[in-house]
Amino acid sequence: MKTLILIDVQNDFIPGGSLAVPEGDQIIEPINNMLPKFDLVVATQDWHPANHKSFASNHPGKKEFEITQLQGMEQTLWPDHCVQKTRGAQFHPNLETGPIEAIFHKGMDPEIDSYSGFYDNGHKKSTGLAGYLEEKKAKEVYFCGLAADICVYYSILDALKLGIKAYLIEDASRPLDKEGFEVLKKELREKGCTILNSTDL
Ligand code: VGL
Ligand code: ZN
Repeated sequence: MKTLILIDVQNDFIPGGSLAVPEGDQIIEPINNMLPKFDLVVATQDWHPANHKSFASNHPGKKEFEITQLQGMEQTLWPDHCVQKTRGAQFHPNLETGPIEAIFHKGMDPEIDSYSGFYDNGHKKSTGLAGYLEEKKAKEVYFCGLAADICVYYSILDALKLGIKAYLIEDASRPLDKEGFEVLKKELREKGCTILNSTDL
């Protein structure tokens, strides 16, 4: 089961959105072109309530991109983004969503953030994605989307911990911080992730 997981290809992470990833719009075409190469396609959506504690707006006196503590962990305070049922939370309108068999939402609990598509940042609650992939016998899992250095990165780390053979499709992903992502890529490779481009598939 060659499986593709689209991470957070949502309007707020694309130029024009509230937490835009540079060149985020450039991943749509490679994603659409490679969809037919997969047996199974699933997606995640960052899906926050408006009172989510990862939003700087819910911490009076604190600024966007400031780091604070939440549930005993470091938390970057983000601009409001991917609020449930808003346009910013929807998939990019040009994304071909027809082949997506299941969508896993994350970040609903206002008290904790959830970068990985598998678990919240405290590894307390599961989204069900791991069980779903096991049931589908998805052993080769390709990841792409936004942001490459946050939600894609943490999803791959969890996949590797679960014993899943993980791939990162680089041209179908973009990071918030390009330089920081180079360091994370090295870490992912060392942990067993294969990094490739959609044209290599
Ligand atoms: C993300 C920051 C906050 C992501 C989600 O999808 O990479 N980043 N929430
Ligand atoms: Zn978020």
